[in-house]
Amino acid sequence: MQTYPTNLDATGLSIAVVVARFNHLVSARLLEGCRSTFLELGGRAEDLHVAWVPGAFEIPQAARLLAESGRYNAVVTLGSVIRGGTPHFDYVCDGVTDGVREVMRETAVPVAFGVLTVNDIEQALDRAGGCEGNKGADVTRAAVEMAALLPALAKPPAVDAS
Ligand code: INI
Repeated sequence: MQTYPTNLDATGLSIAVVVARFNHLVSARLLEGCRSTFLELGGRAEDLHVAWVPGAFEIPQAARLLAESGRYNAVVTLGSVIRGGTPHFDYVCDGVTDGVREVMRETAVPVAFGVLTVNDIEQALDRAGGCEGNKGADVTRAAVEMAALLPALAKPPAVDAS
C-alpha cells in the first residue's frame, strides 16, 4: 500500500478567511478559533488574511476571487445562518453551500466550509467555542490538511518504508 502524505503543519502557508458580519458575535468567535488554530499549527499571523462580507450569501463570491488570486494555499469560510420563521433561511443556506462547493470544485484551492446552519443562536454559540467546540478551529485544521494533500496528489505517493 502507498499513501499520499498528509499533515497538520501550517508552517509557510498563507490562508484567506472570508467571514460573514451577520450574527457578528458568532462570527467573531469562529474567527478566533480559526486564528488560534492556525497559529498553533505553525502559521504566522501575517499570513492569515481576513475579508469580512455582509452575510453568508456573499461568502462564495469573495471566496472565489481569493481562491483564484493565486496568493493562498487555502480559503476558510466562516459564518452562521440561523433559522427564522420564513424560507429565507433555506435560500441563504442553499446559496452559501452551493456557492462554496462550486469554488471548491472549480478551483484547485482547498476551501473549508465553516458556516453554521442552525435552529437558534444557542446552537450557534455552542459551536463557536461553546460546549460543542469551535467549528472555526475544526475547519482551519481541514484547510491546513487539504493544503498539504492537494499538491501531493500531482504525483504518485512515495513507497511506504514499512
Ligand atoms: N446572513 C447570514 O449570514 N446569516 C443569517 O442568518 C441571515 N439571515 O437570517 O437572513 C443572513 N442574511 C443576509 C444574507 O446573507 C445577505 O447578506 C443579504 O441577503 C444581502 O445579499
